[in-house]
Amino acid sequence: MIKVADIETSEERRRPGRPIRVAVIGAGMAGILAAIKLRERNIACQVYEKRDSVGGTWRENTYPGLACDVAAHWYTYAFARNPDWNSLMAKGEDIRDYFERVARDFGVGPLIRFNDEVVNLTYENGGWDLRTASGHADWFDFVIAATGVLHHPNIPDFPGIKNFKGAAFHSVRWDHDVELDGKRIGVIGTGSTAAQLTSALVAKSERFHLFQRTAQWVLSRENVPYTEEEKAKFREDPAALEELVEQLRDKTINGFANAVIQVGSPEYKEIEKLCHENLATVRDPDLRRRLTPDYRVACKRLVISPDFYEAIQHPNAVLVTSPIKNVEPDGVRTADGVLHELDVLVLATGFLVDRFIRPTKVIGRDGVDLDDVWADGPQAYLSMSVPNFPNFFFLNGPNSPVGNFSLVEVAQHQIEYILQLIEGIRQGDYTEVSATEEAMREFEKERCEAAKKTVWVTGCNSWYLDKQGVPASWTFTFDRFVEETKAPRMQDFEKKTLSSSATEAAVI
Ligand code: N01
Repeated sequence: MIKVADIETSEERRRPGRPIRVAVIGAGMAGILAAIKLRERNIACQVYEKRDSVGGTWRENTYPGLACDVAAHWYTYAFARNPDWNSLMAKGEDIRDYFERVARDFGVGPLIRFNDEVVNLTYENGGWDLRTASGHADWFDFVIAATGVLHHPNIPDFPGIKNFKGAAFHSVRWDHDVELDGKRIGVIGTGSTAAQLTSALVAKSERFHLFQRTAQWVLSRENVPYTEEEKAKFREDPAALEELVEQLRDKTINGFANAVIQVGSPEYKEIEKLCHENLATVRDPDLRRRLTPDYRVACKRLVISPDFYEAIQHPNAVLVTSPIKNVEPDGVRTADGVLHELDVLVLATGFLVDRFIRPTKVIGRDGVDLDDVWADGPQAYLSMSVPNFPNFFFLNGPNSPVGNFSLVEVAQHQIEYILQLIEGIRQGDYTEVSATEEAMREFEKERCEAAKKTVWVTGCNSWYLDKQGVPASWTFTFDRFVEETKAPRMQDFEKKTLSSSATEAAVI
């Protein structure tokens, strides 16, 4: 394996076949993937992880009921299938174990610098000067930002929350020292997290309050367990396992992913019907009315749960729809004047989804600041490259497919694409590469145009929408994503090569 070498001279950096050094930011699902793939190609890589272990979102989230609503077998790396998933959709802890195991099996650990947050990236001399919170500095030819999407918690400033006598925390900062059995629990929010919490906590609580600002559409999907015989078959017959992955993938892509970008399609109507049928299972007409969204199915990310409606009908459960006024020492007071007394208050209030690599300061060519470029919202050509930020690419970056896709598959397509561009540097074809302004503009224009046909713009507030109300997502078919990420269209990239003075660059 190539060791991270000393910083080279610019002369050396223009030599074809020379060693390339890549920094990967983040050791979650995408960072582990990047490290494995870079090493496969003998490209030196240093992973930076601000915490003390791998796993990203699956390390951060530990709340009761945590699971992934994407089929587990599809939510795995193609090169490390897992015949042992226990059920169609996996529990959070099993997913974390899987990523830890893959990182171990593929020897990623020694490539990671743990507990060191990258705070500054500055483009200079045809590469990136990287600084961390601990004062460590290094220089890399290339940077891959694998920092995730749902990472920075959205913590609304509810008046009075600091005076609450019980325990209060965001779902991603779960306090496992807090007793839940027989307690009065309040959960704010009705997204996927809150739905999973509801199913997990209602029965063990003394009273469970769900504070709903907006009702959600819920699709019921039974989480069928895999038998020991099935697991044994998958272990013995990798082709059968691959066939299963294909089936699960096709079902989601054809039945769901493509449906939501074409409102009115037969696939969309089918999902609409299933959600309405699920809602109809709520027995009490008043509760059903209060749980009925006033927007179209899948406008917000669908909540997928086999038992949310059962849980919210449990005798311990209270659905609170009066808006939250403030938090008091004894609980939450709503606009109708009622004080909902609580011992534990959980903010399942989602994430700041436009951060990506930020707050890391990223300064590109000629001092351009990523914060300024993204002042109106994050954008990247094909979700991966930002003009004037050469040799700096995202995995699961801005407007990448999100929602009910396998983000593992998404990242796999993206890393293969990025590796092709890195290969150009290694071969000495160029020393720096980033999307052209024109390619970025054209891509964004087409993406926004396609957005008009999607269900996400049919009249709801959701984290899918940016400040301009445009879905911050891939608005085309998933097949197009796969096609576009097969190989870079080199005319969409600005490629430069360092002159021997090391500071001038010539466009090629
Ligand atoms: O967050 P959300 P999440 N006062 O943003 C409410 C993934 N995920 O953590 O709808 C009152 O969906 C807000 O209300 P409203 C998945 O991609 C996946 O649940 O804005 N309420 C909403 O109800 C998911 O989409 C799994 O009116 C306030 C909720 O908080 C994403 O993570 C599991 C409020 C936030 O919902 C985020 O899900 C879990 C306020 N001031 C999560 N502010 C899988 O299974 C916010 N809310 C893969």
